[in-house]
Amino acid sequence: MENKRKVSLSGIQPSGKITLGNYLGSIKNWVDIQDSDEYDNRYCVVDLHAITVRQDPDDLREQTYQLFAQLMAAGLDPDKCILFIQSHVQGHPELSWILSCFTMFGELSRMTQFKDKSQRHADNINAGLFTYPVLMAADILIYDADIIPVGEDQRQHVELARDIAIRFNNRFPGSFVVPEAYIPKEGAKIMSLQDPSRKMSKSDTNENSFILVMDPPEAIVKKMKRAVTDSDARVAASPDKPGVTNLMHIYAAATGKSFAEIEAEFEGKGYGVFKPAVADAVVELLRPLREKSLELLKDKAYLEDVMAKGAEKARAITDAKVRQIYDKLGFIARR
Ligand code: AQP
Repeated sequence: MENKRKVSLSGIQPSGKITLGNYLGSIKNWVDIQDSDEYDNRYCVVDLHAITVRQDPDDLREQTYQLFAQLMAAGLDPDKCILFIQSHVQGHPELSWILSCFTMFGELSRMTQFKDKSQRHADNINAGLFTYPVLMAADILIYDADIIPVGEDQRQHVELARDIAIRFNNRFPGSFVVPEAYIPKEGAKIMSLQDPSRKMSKSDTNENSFILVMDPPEAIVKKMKRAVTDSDARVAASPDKPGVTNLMHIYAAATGKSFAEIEAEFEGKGYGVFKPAVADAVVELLRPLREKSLELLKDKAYLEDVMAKGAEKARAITDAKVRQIYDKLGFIARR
């Protein structure tokens, strides 16, 4: 136990085509953590989470292949990490039921994503939308994950997973590692290009609000040109210039430059120069990812093979964990 490497785990929903926000806030970070060689890495496409809002089955299947290919194209290497599809590993929903008995109704009612999504999907406020954070806690705790690399919007859910782990451990000591959110310094919350008070979201109905990882360069240039800024044409970060500040965050995350460097670079130049520069930086950042994804998607049998191998490795961990927890709870061991 003492020499065990720390575990990094995260997931992403195939609820649409992934955005620059998803990439900068999470996927890019997963690849960096994997390549740092300091952690045991487990990353998954969380399809069970995606059905908390209605999905067309054909679209969901296609989006899952696409997302899986994009994760590999971004640099997740099945030889260096366990890469899998959540619904292929039955321990996740099994543990979720157990944890739901250790989660309070009041805690779930306070989740901002639940409040936000219930407003956006008022005709379908289902129990899954409400208990989503419990399944997420199961995703995390079943691997005894130490760090959870996510964007800022998921911090509250990771906090809840911590609270659930602590509560369970108080009743059954030593059951779970208490996880911590691991949020990137730059790119933690990329905002909508059309409404910088809202985060960039793949399920947004306004296509100009987000940049997709698979957007061709022309689309990126067009969407950047239309991005909301403000009347004062200075490239400077400030709370009353949320549109420009958001573009600066994107530029900083894509190029590694600091805000001071960006302000100096565009001093006296205005948005006519700044926006195309941001567009170019994003095009170059996403180009290899887009090209590699298209290549990988030509061979779905290969992707399915990688998915199957990943799920097998994941199940070896989760089956043992579920048995251990069932035993603690007093269930008779299955043979
Ligand atoms: N705008 C964002 N900026 C930075 N990080 C972001 N993430 C999402 N949006 C941004 C991070 O991406 C990871 C995967 O997210 P998810 O698929 O689990 O769902 P989400 O957080 O609900 O993302 P979306 O794009 O808004 O999806 P929909 O529209 O389906 O709800 C997470 O680590 C998240 O923090």
